Amino acid sequence: MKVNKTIYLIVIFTVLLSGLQTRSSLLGQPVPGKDENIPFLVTFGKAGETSWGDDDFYGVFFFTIPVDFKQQFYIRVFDPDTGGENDEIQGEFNTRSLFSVYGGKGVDPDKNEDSRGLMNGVKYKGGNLLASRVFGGEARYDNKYYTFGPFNPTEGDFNTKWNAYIFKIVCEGISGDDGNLYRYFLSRNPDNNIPVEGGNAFTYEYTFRMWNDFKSVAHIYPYIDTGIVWVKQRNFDWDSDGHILVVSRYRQGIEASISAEDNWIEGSIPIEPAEMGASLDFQFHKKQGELVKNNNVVVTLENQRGDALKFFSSPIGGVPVYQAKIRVTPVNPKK
Ligand SMILES: [Ca+2]
Ligand SMILES: [Ca+2]
Ligand SMILES: [Ca+2]
Repeated sequence: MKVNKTIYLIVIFTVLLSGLQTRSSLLGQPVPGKDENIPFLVTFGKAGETSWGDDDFYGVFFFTIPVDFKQQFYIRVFDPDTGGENDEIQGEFNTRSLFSVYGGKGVDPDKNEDSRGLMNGVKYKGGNLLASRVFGGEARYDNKYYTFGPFNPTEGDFNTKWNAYIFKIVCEGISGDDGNLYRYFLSRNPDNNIPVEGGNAFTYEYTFRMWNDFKSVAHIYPYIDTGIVWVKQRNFDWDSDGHILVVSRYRQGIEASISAEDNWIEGSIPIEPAEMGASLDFQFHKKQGELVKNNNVVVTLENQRGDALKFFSSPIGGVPVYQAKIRVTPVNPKK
């Protein structure tokens, strides 16, 4: 069969393809999530300096348990202590951290805005306290897991939009000045990381550590609901460490405004209708050549009405990847 060299076929409707992409529901279990490339969450003791990258010395995360999951589950904390491996020492290790798990009415941040933890350290403890523990420097839990639970899903606060029970875990740096680095895992098992199918996690104020590798790119994934026209992003103590790019299926990447040392900076980002009902990819590209070490950063987002946006550990709709709408590839190209 003769093929005319000038015939071109449209081979990929990538928008359609990307719409068909699905992610494993299991990716929502580790916090930070598997796609985020973030080594640790970080919360400093309240005697710390904000210039070390934590603006408020506490962190709030929510877990969602889908309504059809009926078994007990656990919230596991990796390296809950401060000392030994992983943590950020200042002088000598003396930080004590209080981890608290909440369920019941008052937890759901869609109904109780105070629960989001954005109000300068007040009222974020809404809900019933289910479990808590203080960790100082404890070799027993250094570079290891401590397990909270078991919890019954119905102990959570039911949210009809997500059709899920919501739980909250708070980490507070109650004393000392060192940085506690840690991670979470939502598990069906107290001794191993066995995912809760369909579970997810989210936060409104993401405080995290970057890898000490300037080739490494961290990602966080805010969900863009319908009706969002623009968002205001704020970030704290980025230390002018390279670029923050915002990427979506329809956006190759625009630069967000970036903070320097110990300051908040904000900027607005317009949202296209095609970006609603999906996640954005906030990419943190470190400065090349000269390594900014132990960079901790805080990020928040709100929409044009002043409502805070959620960052999901497993991005809703999958990781957004920029795609040209139609890619044209020549058939039988000239030799
Ligand atoms: Ca110290
Ligand atoms: Ca730790
Ligand atoms: Ca920093």
